[in-house]
Order: sequence, then C-alpha cells, then structure tokens
Amino acid sequence: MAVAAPPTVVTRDPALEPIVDKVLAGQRIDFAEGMTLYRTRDVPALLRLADVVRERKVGPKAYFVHSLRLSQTNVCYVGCTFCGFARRFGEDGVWDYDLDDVWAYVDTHHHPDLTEIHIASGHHPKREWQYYLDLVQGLTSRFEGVQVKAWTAAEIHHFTKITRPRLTYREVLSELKQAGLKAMPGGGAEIFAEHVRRRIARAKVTAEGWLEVHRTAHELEIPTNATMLYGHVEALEDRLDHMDRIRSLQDETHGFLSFIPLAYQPDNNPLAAELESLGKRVHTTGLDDLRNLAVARIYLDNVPHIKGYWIMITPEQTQLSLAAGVSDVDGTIKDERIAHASGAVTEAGMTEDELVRLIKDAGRVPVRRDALYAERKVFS
Ligand code: V47
Repeated sequence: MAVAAPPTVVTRDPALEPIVDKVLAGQRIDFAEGMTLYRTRDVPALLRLADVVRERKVGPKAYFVHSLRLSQTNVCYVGCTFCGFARRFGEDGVWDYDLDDVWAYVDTHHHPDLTEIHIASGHHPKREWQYYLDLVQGLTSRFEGVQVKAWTAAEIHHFTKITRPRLTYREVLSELKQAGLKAMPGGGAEIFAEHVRRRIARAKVTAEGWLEVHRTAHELEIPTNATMLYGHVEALEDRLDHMDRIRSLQDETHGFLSFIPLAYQPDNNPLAAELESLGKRVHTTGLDDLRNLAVARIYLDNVPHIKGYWIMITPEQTQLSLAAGVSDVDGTIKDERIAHASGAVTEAGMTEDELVRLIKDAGRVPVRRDALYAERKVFS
C-alpha cells in the first residue's frame, strides 16, 4: 500500500524556512518566530502552513452551531471607545429586557435545532444579581436542549461589583453554573497590552482580571472561548502578546475551546471618529484577516479551534479562511447586534443551508455541533 507523503510547505522567504520545519515537526514556536509569521511577505506559504496544522488537528471537518445571540440590554456606562452598541438610560435605541421580554425574544427566534443561546450585553448599573441567575435558570428550563453560553469575563467582573456582600469570580461563576450555565463566550478580551487597553477600554476589566475569570471558569469546568479585537490602534506585537497570554493560560487549564479574532468595525463609535480625524479610519483588509487567522492557528498550538467570524469578516472571507487555519465558522446567529451597531455590513444571521454550502464549496465536511463541540450532524 502506498504511504501518503508528508505535507510540504514551500516558501520563498528564507526567514520562514526554519519555522516551517519546526511547525511540521510538531514543535512550538516562540514570540520572535510568531513575529516572523506576521511579517513574512510569503503569505501563501503562511496560509498553507496554517492549513496543514488545521488538517492535522481536526481533519476535513468544519464546524458550525445553531446559535441565537441575546443581548438582554445595551445599557452600559463603561465607555469603551470601539463600541457602538452601548447606550445610557433615556438615549435613543436603548433596550433593557425584563425576564418576560427575554422569554418572548427567544420564543420569537426559536428554531427546532436551536442549540446555543450566546449572551453578551452591557454592564447595567441597576439590575440585581438574582435577575441574571433567574435568566440562566429560566432559559435552561423553558427551552429544552438549549445550552446557555453566557456573559463575557467583563460582565462576570461587573457582577462581582453589583453583589452585596461582594462575591468573588469563583462564587459568581459557581452560582451561574448551578443555575444552568454551560459555557462562556470569549468577548471583552479586546487587546491585553496595557497601553492599548488604556486607550480603548480604560474602565473595563483589566487583562489580568479577564484571564483570572477564565482561569476560574476552567477550574470550575466551564469551558470558554477567547477573542481578540484587532485592526484599530494596536501593533502586530500587541496581537501576538495577546495570543501569548492565552497560550500560557491554556497550558495551565486546557479550558479554551476556540479563539476568535474580531475585526474592528469602524462605524458609529468614538474610536472611529478619533481615527477619522487622523485620516486613519479603515476596515481590516482581507489579507490581514487571513494572515491573522493563520498566525493564530500556528501560534495557538494548544487551542482546538480557530473561528472565522463571518459576521465581522463576511461569509466570503470566512469561506477563504477555511484554507487559512480556520475550523469553525460560528453559526446561524440570527440577530447579531454588537457588530451591526458599529456598521457591520453582513446579514444578522445565516441559514443552515447557507452555512453548509459555504463549507462544502470550500472542500470541507460541515459538522453541526453544540456549544461544547459535541457533534450533532455530519453533512458528508
Ligand atoms: O466583547 C465590540 C467586540 C465582542 C466592536 O465566544 C467589537 O464564540 C469589532 O465576543 N468591532 C462581542 N468588535 C462578540 C464576541 C464573540 C463573537 C463571536 C463569537 C464569540 C464566541 C464571541 O465584540 C465584544 C467586543 O470585544 N466588539 N465592538 C467593534 N466595533
């Protein structure tokens, strides 16, 4: 029987050659090598290398989930400059759902295959802690088979501030888990580097706080994701530093399921206005999106999935990203509001048929999964 030849990656960049050898030998690359990946002009070789790594890790499968986005409120006083979603009380476009509004919202968007409710919202200054527990418990009991994947680490941090006496991260997460929480989304990470975070998310949970929330979640066996907001005022070193901190935590806990780069949406937010005044308000380019995903796939050698988030980089670009290290395209989503508040040009949701076609046409096998990556249906 013929033995399949090992994959090759041919590069015209001499700086890339030793890294290719190392990665193909299954070895971890260091920070300087990660920067070489970011800086290489041989982007086709970089993408091919990421594709080989992806193939070794997950084979031909590409995953998606029937997910509903829920933001129970957009009331928020944190003032992140990249955000077009937050509103103050009394402003146009503000919403603030009571529990009955939440049930009605999910009823409206319910679908027989709905698997995941993904919740991210504002830091509401007045809602009481019990409301959040009732929300998770109510969704879990009312919508059978639906897994609640809720609140970013930034919101978990906020919850510790509204409780009296003040609960710890562990106590907040334990109570949410008891109420039915199954997983946590990766939002609120932005960029960890202090000089950037101070500029775009000054009053938000610190980088150390974000990582500590996720460490605690993992210790409590709550799997989580991690995101990175890129394409604004950060440098490439800041992106790699961000991934490096996630890789280190994952070495300790193994609790991250996926990493999701979030392409900055430059409309209707204060950062966009600031960049506009400097003549620098730009959307990420297709090349940067793919390069960034490929670097993530290679550098984050201990994270199972890299997600191409079609809401922010378009379905077309997401399809291409399946050849650049991506193994997950998120899902149906239905009613995305955070990116769209900042000008995302995509639809607010996609159908299963559309996602299956997108994946199949890229030569991959679509797999419908649940929030924890258990396979529900393979479209072979
Ligand atoms: O926390 C806000 C970011 C996040 C903008 O875990 C922006 O599976 C770009 O976390 N441009 C919410 N990004 C989205 C999120 C997410 C998305 C997909 C999958 C998962 C997951 C999580 O969006 C926020 C913030 O980091 N964000 N404003 C903007 N203008």
